[in-house]
Amino acid sequence: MSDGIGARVKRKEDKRFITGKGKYTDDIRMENQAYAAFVRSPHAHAKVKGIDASAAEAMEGVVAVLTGAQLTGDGIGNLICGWAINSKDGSPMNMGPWSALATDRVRYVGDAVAVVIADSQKLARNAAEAVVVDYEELPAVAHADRALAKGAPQVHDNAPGNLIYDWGIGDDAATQAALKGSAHVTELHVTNNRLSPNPMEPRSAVATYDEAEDHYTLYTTSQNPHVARLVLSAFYNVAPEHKLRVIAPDVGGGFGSKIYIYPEEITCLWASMKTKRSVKWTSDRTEAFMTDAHGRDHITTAKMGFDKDGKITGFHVDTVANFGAYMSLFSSAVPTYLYATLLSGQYDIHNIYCNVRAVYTNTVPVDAYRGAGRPEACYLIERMMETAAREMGMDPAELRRRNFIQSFPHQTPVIMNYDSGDFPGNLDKALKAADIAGFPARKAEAAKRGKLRGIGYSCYIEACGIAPSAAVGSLGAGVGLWESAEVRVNPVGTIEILTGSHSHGQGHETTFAQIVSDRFGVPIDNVSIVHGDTDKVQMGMGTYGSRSGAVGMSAIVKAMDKVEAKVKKIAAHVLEASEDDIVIEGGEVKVAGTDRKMAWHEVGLAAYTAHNLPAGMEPGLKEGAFYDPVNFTFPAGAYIAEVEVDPDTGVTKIVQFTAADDFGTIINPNIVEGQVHGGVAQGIGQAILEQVVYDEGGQLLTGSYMDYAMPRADDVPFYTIEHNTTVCPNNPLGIKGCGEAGAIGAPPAVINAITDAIGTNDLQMPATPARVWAALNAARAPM
Ligand code: MCN
Repeated sequence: MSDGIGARVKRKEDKRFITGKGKYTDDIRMENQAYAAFVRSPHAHAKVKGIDASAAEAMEGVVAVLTGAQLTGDGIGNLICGWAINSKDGSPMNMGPWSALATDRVRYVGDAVAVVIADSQKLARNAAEAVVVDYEELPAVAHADRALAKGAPQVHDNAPGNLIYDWGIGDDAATQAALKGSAHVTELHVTNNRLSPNPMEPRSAVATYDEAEDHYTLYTTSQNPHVARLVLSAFYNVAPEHKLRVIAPDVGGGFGSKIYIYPEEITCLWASMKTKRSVKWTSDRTEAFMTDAHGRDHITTAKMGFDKDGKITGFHVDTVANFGAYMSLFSSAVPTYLYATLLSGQYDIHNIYCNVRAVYTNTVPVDAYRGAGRPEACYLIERMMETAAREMGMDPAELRRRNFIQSFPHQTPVIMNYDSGDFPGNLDKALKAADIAGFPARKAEAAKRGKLRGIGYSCYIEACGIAPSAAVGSLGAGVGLWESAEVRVNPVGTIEILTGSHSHGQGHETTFAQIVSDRFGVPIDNVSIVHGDTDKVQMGMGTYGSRSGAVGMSAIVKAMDKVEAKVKKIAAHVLEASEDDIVIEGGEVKVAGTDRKMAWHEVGLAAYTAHNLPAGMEPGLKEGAFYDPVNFTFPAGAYIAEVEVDPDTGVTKIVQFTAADDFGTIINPNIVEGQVHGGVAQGIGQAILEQVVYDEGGQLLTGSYMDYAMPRADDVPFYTIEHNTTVCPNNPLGIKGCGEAGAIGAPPAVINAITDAIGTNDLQMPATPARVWAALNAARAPM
């Protein structure tokens, strides 16, 4: 089937997106709609001594000013982190209280203390400025290392020394011993810079309370509306689950930042009940920088040992992770089970130990951002490998080859069981496509132009397709991470797929339709995908951790299996044949080896007219399934960046970028390559441009695009993309996730290339011109 698996079908959803006809949360207009504006703390840390809302309340068009005291008084619960991580000594993590509207203390710039509800957005914002809050400023701490220092300001009373947990994985003693006996030990100190997620559409919520029905509806920019409904009802006590409908309509990107429940959604729902008005809030860009959960922000010291042949003997890692002022929904899992468990990389390492200390600071909460933990792991390992190769005078490709895992399944010492892959094959493909043999000539030619040309590798692996419920449950997750699907074949043969996955840029309306088309032979235009509405789809776990292909599609396959079984029974009965002889091919249901057949739509009709069904069969053609994966999937690849540095200015130009990825079976190469393009662009952004900066006192210095540099078209080169497929043995389509790979693999390739060009390993991200220039001159300075 031309629309089926492997076809480069154009994205069905793009017609409405590129003609401006997408329907986003901010496009929703409810009758009697009011607007919310939040009164936010200008201080990083302060006591709230009083709130005087009288001037705001007196302003025309103001419906209400609501405070944290009222919110907690109404029994609205604290926001929580849903993944319990214990410290090494068995003590539980220290979760500080987080009210949607702060009551007695604010802990970061942007922490909301009150909300104004008014007839227009402008009135609400003006009135919010008229609310007078009496703050008593407290000392603040913004950086993770300082937060751990003796005498640092305390962010939460129940987290002494700002420590949330002190966690470890692997064998400390064995790893230390292995390092001691090594022929060479490489030591690195790396920071993984704090990033802002920057989806194109800012967060938004429209909440409506229907008094007559005692029912709530929330339109929201969510990647997982069912989880939002569950958390809002079961944990935050905002509305009973069966009386709350959550709809995530078109969502313009999330990159992880829209997985969590934020204070604003809780407040809007509650405010709609209080005011009996629909309440809308849409973040502006400054609010987004201030209040969207940030990503990364690790400080790590690590040692990697090698024997005389370049085989890794041990890897010892000590990481401090900045969590910001509160624990966001999945924050605790990011530097632990999404980071430390990937520290074996693509290499056969027997001794690994990783210690992670998670700390509070007076900054916005930090949680998952594209890759979440895995970019941090990959960056560390791949910087290590390149640095070690240089120190030992080895070819960095050769050092990797000597250590690659060669056979599968492979159990690492840090939980993960890799199921498949071809790591040497990925690297070979990338080296060939990058024309590695021609690099010396290109370098020499660049030198004639006064430019320093460098090349850098990164061999990434990640665990996605998140995740087997039993496994994550045993590791502390508060939810199971299966997925659900329902396949509805209509009487005319068209098909609706209801899925618990949520597309917010990944093209599910196309790829999900492709697997249905492939199976039943119907054109993809006759397949529609229904998602993002808790009234339509019963339950789902949403989209993150590159799970919609491996987990979401597998649920669809399971439901299609059931549909196929019933279709065969109906056709066998009508065509008077054995069920075993029925085949579905090219949109027809046939008796194999004969000319007896039914068109696909005739089977649909037969199921609903029900005049001629097998005895005892229920009418209709609709089946559902839940799919719980048995393992993660392990996409892997080799990335090669080539850069030119201007030694006079430190400006880096990425001149060539080659990716060879293994994503298992590829459903739609266009979409997969688009995912790689986007991810690599974000990885390049992290490597050379992006960084959230707080000053020592916790003031946000990067609150706009004037200060926070996103990659633009001329910052990224044309990419060369190769595929090196090994089929995933653990799901029915053989898929591995592709949605985060680029953001994981790109940063170390770029930094390895820059450090190669300038001749020093001492460079941190983002490698801005100033940093590159300083590193280059430090490296050239006489000792
Ligand atoms: N696919 C495929 N063949 C494969 C694997 C995937 O054709 N072997 C297709 C899938 O069917 C899907 C797309 O590629 O259409 C991405 O699939 P997958 O890797 O399963 O990732 P998810 O759909 O679960 O998306 C989540 C992932 C993550 S975790 C982040 S972060 C991210 C990303 O996707 N955020 C994005 N890509 C994004 N793209 C856009 N435009 N916007 C975001 O916010």
